[in-house]
Amino acid sequence: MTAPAHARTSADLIRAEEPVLAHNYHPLPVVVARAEGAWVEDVEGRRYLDMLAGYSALNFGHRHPGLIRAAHDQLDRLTLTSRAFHNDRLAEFAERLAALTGLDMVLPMNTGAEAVESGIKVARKWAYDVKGVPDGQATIVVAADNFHGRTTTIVSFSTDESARAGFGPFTPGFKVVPYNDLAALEEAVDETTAAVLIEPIQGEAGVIIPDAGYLTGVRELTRRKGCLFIADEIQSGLGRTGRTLAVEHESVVPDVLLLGKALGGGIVPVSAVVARREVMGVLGPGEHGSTFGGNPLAAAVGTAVVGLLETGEFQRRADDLGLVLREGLEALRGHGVTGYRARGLWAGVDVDPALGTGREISERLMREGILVKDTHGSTIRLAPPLTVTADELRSALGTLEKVLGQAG
Ligand code: IF1
Repeated sequence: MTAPAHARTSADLIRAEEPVLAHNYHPLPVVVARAEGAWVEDVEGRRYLDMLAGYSALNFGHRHPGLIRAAHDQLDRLTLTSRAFHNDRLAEFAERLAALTGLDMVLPMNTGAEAVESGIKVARKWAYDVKGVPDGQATIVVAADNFHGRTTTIVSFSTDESARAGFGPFTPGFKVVPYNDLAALEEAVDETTAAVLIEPIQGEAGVIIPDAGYLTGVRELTRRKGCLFIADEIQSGLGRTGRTLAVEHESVVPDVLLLGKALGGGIVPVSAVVARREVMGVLGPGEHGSTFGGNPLAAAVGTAVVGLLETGEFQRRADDLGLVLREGLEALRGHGVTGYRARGLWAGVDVDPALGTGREISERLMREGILVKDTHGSTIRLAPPLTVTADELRSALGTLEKVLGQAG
């Protein structure tokens, strides 16, 4: 008989997961029980600064009061109708999200992968119905080292063997080109191309920021060649890089925008495809859908998230505090940090492999009260909630310096 839930220690809970939970993750040995703002607390009451923020799903911090209030109010009214009927929250969510992003129409979904899959379907249908690509021959060009989610179609175009192995057969119709390479893109896009699908900054690849002008080049090339530019801003969007959208750093507007993660405020899964009317207009009744897509609880929380972003406050915070982050990382260059890429409150930090793997560094930071997640090799990503203070950021960078000094 296992101990009752309230009496279980972190060790009990980690042990209890082993026989009954799929082993598709290797979490750090910390069991979070409560959280507020940029801080989480484990079962034993130890506090940690959350420098991962749910991979940018917690841009507004844990349990942002305004977002929690929006969720509570909606929970007391209506949570789900399916799209077989209208609900009184969806119109405002779609209107304000379209206005925030500068595009026309919204297809509400739930997870990021669902938004990516929906974007692929809409782009293909646009290629057949509008561009005139012969049925079944549409192609989509993607970048090497991409990360767009975990469904079978999405891993079909992943270049990460660990994400693909054992999951075939794969979905055809995708071409892979090197990221940040306009010449390769020029060569790959042809008359069958429905779209170019890229992350404006590659997250999982290690916060890879393309050369200035790359996004502008993708926009110009896709317009000139008559295919769609799909920007996956599921991780880079909604304030993370110091703008509402990362594409704004080059004043580029894509034809299709994919959003998720922070759109749900860290409370409920909310994602969306936002597109020009000509593109989204290819969908007719019964041609796509989702049980929970556009549900009133998601729409209420999503509208509150859009409300937070309409003020520009979080984008400015990320931009201003990004300076503190970059200054701190620059000071660590040569002192355990071999390189870094940073924009807004988002950084990929390459640690000297001699000091340990990203996982080992993450575990050392955990023991010092800082939670981060390694990506590949010895790169760790830093992505705190945008509510983090300058002092908390400096303290976290100080702890990183301490851990790197102890390591090796
Ligand atoms: C995991 C990574 C990050 C994304 C972009 C779509 C999706 C994601 C740019 C799909 C999701 C998540 C997935 C999550 C960990 C995290 C992740 F490490 F897997 F790659 F952030 F970098 N486009 N990324 O980053 O959204 O379906 O998950 O809602 O799989 O462990 P989702």
